Amino acid sequence: MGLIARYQERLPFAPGDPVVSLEEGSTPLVLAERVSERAGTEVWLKLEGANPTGSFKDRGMTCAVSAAVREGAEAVICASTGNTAASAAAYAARAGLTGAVIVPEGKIATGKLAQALMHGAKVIALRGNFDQALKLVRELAERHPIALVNSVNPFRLEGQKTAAFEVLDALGELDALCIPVGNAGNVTAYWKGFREMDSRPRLFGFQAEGSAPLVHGAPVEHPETIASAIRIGNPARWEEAMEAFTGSHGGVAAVSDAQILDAYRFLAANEGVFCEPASAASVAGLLAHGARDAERVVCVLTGHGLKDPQTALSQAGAVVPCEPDIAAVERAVLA
Ligand code: AN7
Repeated sequence: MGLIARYQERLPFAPGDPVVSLEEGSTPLVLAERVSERAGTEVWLKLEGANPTGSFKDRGMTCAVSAAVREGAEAVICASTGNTAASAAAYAARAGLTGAVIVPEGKIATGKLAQALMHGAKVIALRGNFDQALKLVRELAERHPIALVNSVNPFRLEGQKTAAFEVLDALGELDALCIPVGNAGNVTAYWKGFREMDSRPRLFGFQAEGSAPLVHGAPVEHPETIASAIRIGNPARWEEAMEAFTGSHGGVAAVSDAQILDAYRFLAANEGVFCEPASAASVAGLLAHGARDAERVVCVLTGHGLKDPQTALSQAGAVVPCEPDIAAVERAVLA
């Protein structure tokens, strides 16, 4: 069952409204024993890469695109570091709408680009960064009857808050939630979801060191990080995110690319969980900064590792070349 059907009474949709769904949500929440050992506390992983297009964006996109259809929109547009583009393209295709996505040229992971193109979206490679792309699509959506499906769209947050419901349904209670932060829509959505359920876990947000405006308290003009999904220098949901950190008695901190990659490899090799680099920032942050006195922590792994095969191959071991005879195979396998 998709999110809108499952949580209709807590979402701004009425029975009979058009629903564009790929049966998103209901993602696994798995206990991470190796991470728990390293962190010295009980750690669960919310595997948002198990959504239909491989990221948490599908939760918001089912709502944003359904609302766009309800309003009679014919086209949707977004700026994106990749995952929003892939998700918007998929849901637009499913709804029979035109999709356009503006991405920073050369700075989005290969899998996300392949998705947006395969779903038939017009993919515009901007010679600029995400922050510039977002400013431009906001202007464009004001001038033309095109639905903007970035997380400045309130329906996106409504859909994404359902992840908090699922975590609470599965665990009853938790002390802290660790989450990567880019444009700051997701942490804002979790906080909304938790409050609606009268739950107040500490929210710990983590940004990449080279793209950490919320940590520095000022926009970053030229954000950099290997975690391209969160290469964002001026988050749209800045105030809401800061309110989530202070209101929950959590906080926001930075992690280096080296710490992100360490967590990325550790999760794959020791937990059997392959997430993309940006997602690993949640675990990297927990390992680097802790979660204070939290006894039960959930780390949100926002996107699937297959999104970014190039970073994976650059971080993984090499293949073993082998001649097709039994002696050579024996040597290769048993060495
Ligand atoms: C895997 O796709 O901003 O703090 O344009 O893809 O809600 O922005 C992606 C963000 C974390 C950060 N993890 O979430 C986009 C985009 C992954 C992401 C984030 C993103 P927000």
